[in-house]
Amino acid sequence: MTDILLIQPREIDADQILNLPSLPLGLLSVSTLLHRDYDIQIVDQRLPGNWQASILEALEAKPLVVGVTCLTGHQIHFAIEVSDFVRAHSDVPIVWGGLHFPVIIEQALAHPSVDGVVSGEGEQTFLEVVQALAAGRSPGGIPCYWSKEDGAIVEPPSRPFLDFDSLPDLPYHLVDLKQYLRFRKDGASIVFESSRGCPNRCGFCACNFYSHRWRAMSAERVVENILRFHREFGASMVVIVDDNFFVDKKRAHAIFESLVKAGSPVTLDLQGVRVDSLERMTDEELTLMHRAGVVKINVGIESGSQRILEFIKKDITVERAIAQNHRLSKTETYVQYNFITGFPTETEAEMKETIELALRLLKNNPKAMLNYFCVFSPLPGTELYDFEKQQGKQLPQSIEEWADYDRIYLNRRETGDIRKTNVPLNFVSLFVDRKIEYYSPSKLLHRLVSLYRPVARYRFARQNFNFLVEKWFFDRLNRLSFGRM
Ligand code: B12
Ligand code: SF4
Repeated sequence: MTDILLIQPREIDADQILNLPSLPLGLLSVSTLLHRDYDIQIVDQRLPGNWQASILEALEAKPLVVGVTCLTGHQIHFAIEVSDFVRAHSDVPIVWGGLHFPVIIEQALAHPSVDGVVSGEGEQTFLEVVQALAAGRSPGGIPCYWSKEDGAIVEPPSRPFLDFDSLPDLPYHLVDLKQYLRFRKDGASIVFESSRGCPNRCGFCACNFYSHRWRAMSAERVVENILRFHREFGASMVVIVDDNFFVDKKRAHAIFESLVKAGSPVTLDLQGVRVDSLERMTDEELTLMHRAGVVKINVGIESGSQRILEFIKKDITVERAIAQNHRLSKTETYVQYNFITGFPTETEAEMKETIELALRLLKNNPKAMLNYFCVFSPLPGTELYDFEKQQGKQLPQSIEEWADYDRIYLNRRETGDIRKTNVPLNFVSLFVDRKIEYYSPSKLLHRLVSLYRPVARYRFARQNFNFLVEKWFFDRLNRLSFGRM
């Protein structure tokens, strides 16, 4: 019996290359209010096995709806692939979800295999869509549910943000958790969302459109979940994927204190950390954070150019980032920095400043790592998308064109400087530090990367991308593995 079929499309990504799909948090979240009353099946195209056979089997039960999650970017190729497959075998309504801006939603609805799109947080909206379909009613008109009527797009009313802490825990039993425990040097890790949204105003970030208001789970509930992952699922590390973990400093403090008090054996990796949050922490709090199990934090710096930092409204300075790196170098905590190159108006000299800052942070702190350098992507709904549009930049006009925007092979439609420098820079940034050793338990991979690292460092520091045969091999490997590049 399947009432609802949910599909997680592939995404081309370093994690995918290392064969480490992460828990489908979006799909589990939209199942929270539904799983008690409806049978839900999740098919994950990223997992080994025959996804077509799994979909066909689920379709035999004539589900009420098929839901497909997707991010703006390369994942769209696969979202289209699975939606076309469903449409070829069934006339069940196909509903997409994810954090998409109206322009993208309208373009998605122009595709014949997309019947509706849930915009923003999906829990309540999808519940209402399913209830309408189960009662034989059209879901058109439900807040945040975009639909088509006689070929015309029906724009729905909006709805207030959900009270995040009142949502039930995720129905983990819907997936085989063992397949999502990712093995790192610190053991098996699992992803978890402890808060939603961010009040900051970075001009490239989706939060400004979708979740400017920060909402969080109580400290007690966060701690309960972390301990449960260890007790019930054998996870030894929890990766907290919040946009901005430290908005409520008291909550963060309470979480850390409770974990210490409980003698938590779990290590933590915090994704959304700002330089100004570190500034607000005393040295004692940095120590407490580590004692609570935080082995790594991810800090967004984005650029080494002060002019660009101001242009993108990051509300930090280069000097302040360097100072916090210095403080962190005296602690036991690893730190991974996020950078983006190719911002509108960025000059070659400003891009070099970013590279220099990244190298300086690595030099000053042996526990510092770089996230692979993103190539700027003008996401609809952000201030920089509007800026690019005003500047007359040619932006994607269809959902298929958006599919060519992602952080690794981003701006495939771009020629010129971005293709010549930012894309290769993104590639070599994968190998300039010890992150592969940090993330992958494979000794063979460690050895291969350590052989290539001096070359990557040279290319990175000098922006010398002549005869980049290694990227050619890497891309071919990807194509062989995933059939698309
Ligand atoms: C983990 C993560 C990743 C992972 C895995 C993503 C994944 N497939 O789940 C990886 C590393 C692959 C990744 C990549 C990218 N990411 Co990312 N990522 C995140 C992160 C940190 C957590 C995602 C998450 O699990 N959230 C928790 C779940 C519950 O939220 P959710 O998935 O949005 O689901 C809710 C709704 O969207 C909706 N929903 C989702 N799916 C469905 C399905 C149905 C049927 C329905 C009805 C509703 C629905 O309901 C859910 C519950 O409310 C978020 C930030 C964040 N905190 O959300 C950024 C975020 C999603 N990423 C973002 C971006 C920009 C990217 C990249 C484009 C980065 C880049 N510059 O290249 C790439 C895209 C690569 C690609 N397209 O293939 C943006 C999204 C912008 C956008 N409009 O899509 C976010 C929001 C960060 C930000 N603040 O800007 N990312
Ligand atoms: S601080 Fe991070 S999550 Fe918040 S707006 Fe800036 S980039 Fe987005």
